[in-house]
Amino acid sequence: MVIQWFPGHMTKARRLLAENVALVDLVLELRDARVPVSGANPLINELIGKKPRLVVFTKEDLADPRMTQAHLDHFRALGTTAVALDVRDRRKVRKLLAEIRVAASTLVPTDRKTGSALRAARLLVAGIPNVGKSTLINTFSDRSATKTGALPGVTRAKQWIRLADGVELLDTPGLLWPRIDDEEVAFRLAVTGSIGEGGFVNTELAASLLTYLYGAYPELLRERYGIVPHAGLDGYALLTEVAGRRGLLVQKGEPDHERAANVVLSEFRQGKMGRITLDRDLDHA
Ligand SMILES: Nc1nc2c(ncn2[C@@H]2O[C@H](COP(=O)(O)OP(=O)(O)O)[C@@H](O)[C@H]2O)c(=O)[nH]1
Ligand SMILES: [Mg+2]
Repeated sequence: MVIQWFPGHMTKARRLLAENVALVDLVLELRDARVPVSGANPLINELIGKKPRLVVFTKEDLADPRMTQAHLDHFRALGTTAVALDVRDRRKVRKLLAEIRVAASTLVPTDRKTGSALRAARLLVAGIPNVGKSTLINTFSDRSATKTGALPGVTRAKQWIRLADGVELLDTPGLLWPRIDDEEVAFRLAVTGSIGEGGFVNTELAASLLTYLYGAYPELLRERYGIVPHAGLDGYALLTEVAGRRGLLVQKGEPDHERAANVVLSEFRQGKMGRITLDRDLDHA
Protein backbone atom coordinates (compact mmCIF):
# COMPACT_ATOMS: atom_id res chain seq x y z
CA MET A 1 0.00 0.00 0.00
CA VAL A 2 1.41 3.38 -1.02
CA ILE A 3 1.10 6.31 1.31
CA GLN A 4 2.17 9.64 -0.06
CA TRP A 5 2.81 12.03 2.70
CA PHE A 6 4.88 15.14 2.87
CA PRO A 7 5.18 16.64 6.30
CA GLY A 8 4.97 20.39 5.98
CA HIS A 9 7.06 22.69 8.11
CA MET A 10 8.95 19.86 9.75
CA THR A 11 12.03 21.99 10.26
CA LYS A 12 10.03 24.82 11.76
CA ALA A 13 8.13 22.51 14.12
CA ARG A 14 11.40 20.99 15.20
CA ARG A 15 12.97 24.36 15.94
CA LEU A 16 9.90 25.57 17.83
CA LEU A 17 9.82 22.46 19.95
CA ALA A 18 13.52 22.71 20.77
CA GLU A 19 12.96 26.35 21.80
CA ASN A 20 10.04 25.48 24.02
CA VAL A 21 11.74 22.48 25.58
CA ALA A 22 14.48 24.80 26.76
CA LEU A 23 11.88 26.64 28.88
CA VAL A 24 10.41 23.68 30.74
CA ASP A 25 11.41 21.20 33.41
CA LEU A 26 9.31 18.27 32.28
CA VAL A 27 7.98 17.09 28.91
CA LEU A 28 4.71 15.20 28.66
CA GLU A 29 5.22 13.05 25.59
CA LEU A 30 1.84 11.95 24.25
CA ARG A 31 1.43 8.75 22.29
CA ASP A 32 -1.81 7.25 21.02
CA ALA A 33 -2.34 4.04 23.01
CA ARG A 34 -3.38 2.28 19.80
CA VAL A 35 0.01 3.02 18.21
CA PRO A 36 2.43 3.57 21.08
CA VAL A 37 5.38 2.45 18.98
CA SER A 38 4.46 3.74 15.52
CA GLY A 39 3.34 7.04 17.01
CA ALA A 40 6.72 7.73 18.53
CA ASN A 41 8.96 10.35 17.03
CA PRO A 42 12.50 9.07 16.49
CA LEU A 43 13.93 12.52 17.20
CA ILE A 44 12.27 12.95 20.57
CA ASN A 45 15.31 11.87 22.56
CA GLU A 46 17.50 14.28 20.66
CA LEU A 47 14.96 17.09 20.95
CA ILE A 48 14.32 16.86 24.64
CA GLY A 49 17.86 15.99 25.59
CA LYS A 50 18.19 15.17 29.26
CA LYS A 51 14.87 16.74 30.22
CA PRO A 52 12.75 14.47 32.34
CA ARG A 53 9.92 12.96 30.37
CA LEU A 54 6.58 11.50 31.31
CA VAL A 55 5.06 9.35 28.58
CA VAL A 56 1.27 9.63 28.38
CA PHE A 57 -0.68 7.12 26.32
CA THR A 58 -3.83 8.91 25.16
CA LYS A 59 -7.05 7.35 23.85
CA GLU A 60 -6.70 4.53 26.30
CA ASP A 61 -10.48 4.07 25.99
CA LEU A 62 -10.03 3.09 22.32
CA ALA A 63 -7.10 0.70 22.75
CA ASP A 64 -6.95 -2.97 23.67
CA PRO A 65 -6.44 -2.92 27.47
CA ARG A 66 -4.25 -6.03 27.47
CA MET A 67 -1.90 -4.51 24.92
CA THR A 68 -1.86 -1.17 26.71
CA GLN A 69 -0.77 -2.90 29.89
CA ALA A 70 1.95 -4.78 28.01
CA HIS A 71 3.29 -1.56 26.50
CA LEU A 72 3.19 0.23 29.87
CA ASP A 73 5.05 -2.65 31.53
CA HIS A 74 7.63 -2.56 28.79
CA PHE A 75 8.25 1.16 29.32
CA ARG A 76 8.43 0.82 33.07
CA ALA A 77 10.90 -2.03 32.75
CA LEU A 78 13.08 0.37 30.77
CA GLY A 79 12.81 2.92 33.55
CA THR A 80 10.51 5.37 31.74
CA THR A 81 7.47 6.60 33.61
CA ALA A 82 4.35 5.98 31.55
CA VAL A 83 0.63 6.28 32.18
CA ALA A 84 -2.43 5.62 30.01
CA LEU A 85 -5.74 7.47 30.06
CA ASP A 86 -8.63 9.01 28.16
CA VAL A 87 -7.44 12.60 28.21
CA ARG A 88 -11.03 13.89 27.92
CA ASP A 89 -11.76 12.40 31.33
CA ARG A 90 -11.41 15.15 33.93
CA ARG A 91 -11.17 12.79 36.87
CA LYS A 92 -8.30 10.88 35.31
CA VAL A 93 -6.57 14.04 34.19
CA ARG A 94 -6.77 15.31 37.77
CA LYS A 95 -5.04 12.14 38.93
CA LEU A 96 -2.39 12.65 36.28
CA LEU A 97 -1.88 16.17 37.56
CA ALA A 98 -1.26 14.80 41.05
CA GLU A 99 1.49 12.57 39.63
CA ILE A 100 2.93 15.49 37.73
CA ARG A 101 3.08 17.56 40.90
CA VAL A 102 5.09 14.89 42.63
CA ALA A 103 7.48 14.55 39.68
CA ALA A 104 7.73 18.30 39.21
CA SER A 105 8.54 19.07 42.82
CA THR A 106 11.98 17.52 42.45
CA LEU A 107 12.77 19.38 39.22
CA VAL A 108 12.78 23.05 40.14
CA PRO A 109 15.64 24.98 41.68
CA THR A 110 15.24 25.37 45.42
CA ASP A 111 16.45 27.88 47.93
CA ARG A 112 19.69 26.55 49.35
CA LYS A 113 18.84 27.54 52.91
CA THR A 114 15.13 26.84 53.21
CA GLY A 115 14.79 24.12 50.59
CA SER A 116 11.63 25.71 49.21
CA ALA A 117 10.97 25.93 45.46
CA LEU A 118 12.12 29.14 43.86
CA ARG A 119 9.55 28.98 41.09
CA ALA A 120 6.78 26.81 39.67
CA ALA A 121 7.73 23.75 37.68
CA ARG A 122 6.99 24.21 33.99
CA LEU A 123 5.94 21.59 31.53
CA LEU A 124 4.84 21.19 27.96
CA VAL A 125 2.80 18.70 26.02
CA ALA A 126 4.39 17.18 22.89
CA GLY A 127 3.19 14.67 20.33
CA ILE A 128 2.31 13.94 16.72
CA PRO A 129 -0.83 15.37 15.07
CA ASN A 130 -4.18 14.10 16.35
CA VAL A 131 -2.73 12.39 19.43
CA GLY A 132 -4.76 14.56 21.83
CA LYS A 133 -2.44 17.46 22.73
CA SER A 134 -5.11 20.16 22.51
CA THR A 135 -7.65 17.96 24.26
CA LEU A 136 -5.34 17.35 27.21
CA ILE A 137 -4.47 21.03 27.48
CA ASN A 138 -8.20 21.86 27.40
CA THR A 139 -9.05 19.30 30.04
CA PHE A 140 -6.25 20.63 32.19
CA SER A 141 -7.45 24.20 31.79
CA ASP A 142 -11.12 23.51 32.40
CA ARG A 143 -10.27 22.75 35.96
CA SER A 144 -9.06 25.48 38.17
CA ALA A 145 -6.43 26.65 35.74
CA THR A 146 -5.70 30.27 35.17
CA LYS A 147 -3.64 31.83 32.47
CA THR A 148 -0.63 33.43 33.99
CA GLY A 149 0.44 35.50 31.02
CA ALA A 150 3.91 35.82 29.68
CA LEU A 151 6.62 35.35 32.25
CA PRO A 152 9.17 38.09 32.53
CA GLY A 153 12.38 37.16 30.84
CA VAL A 154 10.67 34.54 28.70
CA THR A 155 9.93 35.03 25.02
CA ARG A 156 6.94 37.29 24.53
CA ALA A 157 3.55 35.78 23.75
CA LYS A 158 4.18 32.47 25.43
CA GLN A 159 1.21 31.74 27.63
CA TRP A 160 1.54 29.76 30.80
CA ILE A 161 -1.39 28.13 32.45
CA ARG A 162 -1.26 27.57 36.19
CA LEU A 163 -2.45 24.00 36.70
CA ALA A 164 -1.92 23.58 40.39
CA ASP A 165 0.23 24.95 43.13
CA GLY A 166 3.73 24.91 41.78
CA VAL A 167 2.93 23.62 38.29
CA GLU A 168 2.61 25.63 35.08
CA LEU A 169 1.89 24.45 31.57
CA LEU A 170 2.99 26.04 28.32
CA ASP A 171 -0.24 26.38 26.36
CA THR A 172 1.44 25.83 22.97
CA PRO A 173 1.64 22.13 22.20
CA GLY A 174 4.94 20.87 20.81
CA LEU A 175 4.34 19.32 17.43
CA LEU A 176 6.27 16.21 16.51
CA TRP A 177 6.14 14.32 13.25
CA PRO A 178 5.69 10.59 13.13
CA ARG A 179 8.27 8.39 11.51
CA ILE A 180 6.90 7.14 8.24
CA ASP A 181 9.92 5.47 6.72
CA ASP A 182 8.13 2.17 7.10
CA GLU A 183 4.99 1.33 5.12
CA GLU A 184 3.41 -0.54 8.01
CA VAL A 185 3.94 2.41 10.33
CA ALA A 186 2.47 4.81 7.77
CA PHE A 187 -0.56 2.54 7.41
CA ARG A 188 -1.21 2.52 11.17
CA LEU A 189 -0.85 6.29 11.47
CA ALA A 190 -3.19 6.87 8.53
CA VAL A 191 -5.77 4.61 10.18
CA THR A 192 -5.58 6.44 13.50
CA GLY A 193 -5.80 9.81 11.77
CA SER A 194 -2.32 11.20 12.30
CA ILE A 195 -1.67 11.35 8.56
CA GLY A 196 -4.26 13.57 6.90
CA GLU A 197 -6.63 12.55 4.14
CA GLY A 198 -5.27 12.83 0.66
CA GLY A 199 -2.12 10.91 1.46
CA PHE A 200 -3.72 7.57 0.71
CA VAL A 201 -6.61 5.80 -1.02
CA ASN A 202 -9.46 5.13 1.43
CA THR A 203 -10.42 1.76 -0.04
CA GLU A 204 -6.83 0.50 0.18
CA LEU A 205 -6.50 1.76 3.72
CA ALA A 206 -9.78 0.18 4.82
CA ALA A 207 -8.94 -3.10 3.09
CA SER A 208 -5.59 -3.20 4.91
CA LEU A 209 -7.30 -2.41 8.21
CA LEU A 210 -9.85 -5.18 7.71
CA THR A 211 -7.07 -7.63 6.87
CA TYR A 212 -5.29 -6.71 10.09
CA LEU A 213 -8.48 -7.01 12.15
CA TYR A 214 -9.34 -10.30 10.52
CA GLY A 215 -6.05 -11.69 11.82
CA ALA A 216 -5.85 -9.94 15.20
CA TYR A 217 -9.48 -9.35 16.26
CA PRO A 218 -11.71 -11.70 14.20
CA GLU A 219 -14.40 -11.74 16.91
CA LEU A 220 -14.85 -7.97 16.62
CA LEU A 221 -15.42 -8.22 12.86
CA ARG A 222 -17.94 -10.94 13.44
CA GLU A 223 -19.81 -8.87 16.00
CA ARG A 224 -19.84 -5.67 14.03
CA TYR A 225 -20.22 -6.86 10.43
CA GLY A 226 -21.23 -10.48 10.76
CA ILE A 227 -18.03 -11.61 9.05
CA VAL A 228 -17.54 -15.32 9.50
CA PRO A 229 -13.96 -16.45 8.87
CA HIS A 230 -13.46 -18.68 5.87
CA ALA A 231 -10.74 -19.50 3.38
CA GLY A 232 -9.86 -16.87 0.78
CA LEU A 233 -11.07 -13.81 2.66
CA ASP A 234 -8.61 -11.00 1.98
CA GLY A 235 -8.77 -7.20 2.13
CA TYR A 236 -11.15 -6.39 -0.71
CA ALA A 237 -13.29 -9.48 -0.09
CA LEU A 238 -13.68 -8.25 3.49
CA LEU A 239 -14.70 -4.84 2.18
CA THR A 240 -17.27 -6.58 -0.03
CA GLU A 241 -18.66 -8.33 3.05
CA VAL A 242 -19.04 -5.02 4.87
CA ALA A 243 -20.75 -3.46 1.84
CA GLY A 244 -23.16 -6.41 1.61
CA ARG A 245 -23.93 -6.34 5.29
CA ARG A 246 -24.70 -2.63 5.26
CA GLY A 247 -26.52 -2.70 1.92
CA LEU A 248 -23.93 -0.43 0.31
CA LEU A 249 -24.33 -1.18 -3.37
CA VAL A 250 -23.79 0.63 -6.62
CA GLN A 251 -25.79 -0.05 -9.77
CA LYS A 252 -26.28 -3.69 -10.77
CA GLY A 253 -25.86 -4.78 -7.19
CA GLU A 254 -22.10 -4.36 -7.15
CA PRO A 255 -20.57 -3.64 -3.72
CA ASP A 256 -19.78 0.01 -3.11
CA HIS A 257 -16.23 -0.28 -1.81
CA GLU A 258 -15.84 3.46 -1.50
CA ARG A 259 -18.72 3.84 0.94
CA ALA A 260 -17.85 0.64 2.76
CA ALA A 261 -14.31 1.98 3.26
CA ASN A 262 -15.64 5.20 4.74
CA VAL A 263 -17.85 3.23 7.12
CA VAL A 264 -14.95 1.02 8.23
CA LEU A 265 -12.53 3.89 8.79
CA SER A 266 -14.97 6.11 10.61
CA GLU A 267 -16.30 3.32 12.79
CA PHE A 268 -12.77 2.32 13.70
CA ARG A 269 -11.82 5.91 14.56
CA GLN A 270 -14.91 6.33 16.72
CA GLY A 271 -14.14 3.15 18.61
CA LYS A 272 -17.36 1.49 17.45
CA MET A 273 -15.66 -1.79 16.57
CA GLY A 274 -14.31 -2.23 20.06
CA ARG A 275 -10.98 -1.57 21.71
CA ILE A 276 -8.20 -2.19 19.24
CA THR A 277 -4.43 -1.77 19.27
CA LEU A 278 -2.50 -1.63 16.02
CA ASP A 279 1.00 -1.97 17.46
CA ARG A 280 1.26 -5.42 18.93
CA ASP A 281 5.01 -5.76 19.14
CA LEU A 282 6.84 -4.17 22.01
CA ASP A 283 9.76 -2.91 19.99
CA HIS A 284 9.77 0.58 21.41
CA ALA A 285 11.57 3.49 19.91
N1 LIG B 1 -11.67 8.65 22.61
C1 LIG B 1 -10.72 9.57 22.80
N2 LIG B 1 -10.59 10.59 21.92
C2 LIG B 1 -9.63 11.49 22.13
C3 LIG B 1 -8.74 11.41 23.22
N3 LIG B 1 -7.87 12.45 23.12
C4 LIG B 1 -8.21 13.14 22.02
N4 LIG B 1 -9.27 12.56 21.41
C5 LIG B 1 -9.89 13.01 20.15
O1 LIG B 1 -8.89 12.95 19.13
C6 LIG B 1 -9.03 14.04 18.22
C7 LIG B 1 -7.73 14.82 18.13
O2 LIG B 1 -7.46 15.44 19.36
P1 LIG B 1 -6.62 16.81 19.46
O3 LIG B 1 -6.55 17.17 20.91
O4 LIG B 1 -7.15 17.82 18.53
O5 LIG B 1 -5.18 16.33 18.93
P2 LIG B 1 -3.86 17.21 18.67
O6 LIG B 1 -3.73 17.31 17.17
O7 LIG B 1 -2.74 16.42 19.26
O8 LIG B 1 -4.05 18.54 19.34
C8 LIG B 1 -10.21 14.85 18.73
O9 LIG B 1 -11.36 14.45 18.02
C9 LIG B 1 -10.33 14.46 20.20
O10 LIG B 1 -11.64 14.55 20.68
C10 LIG B 1 -8.89 10.31 24.15
O11 LIG B 1 -8.13 10.14 25.13
N5 LIG B 1 -9.89 9.43 23.87
MG1 LIG C 1 -3.97 20.45 18.47
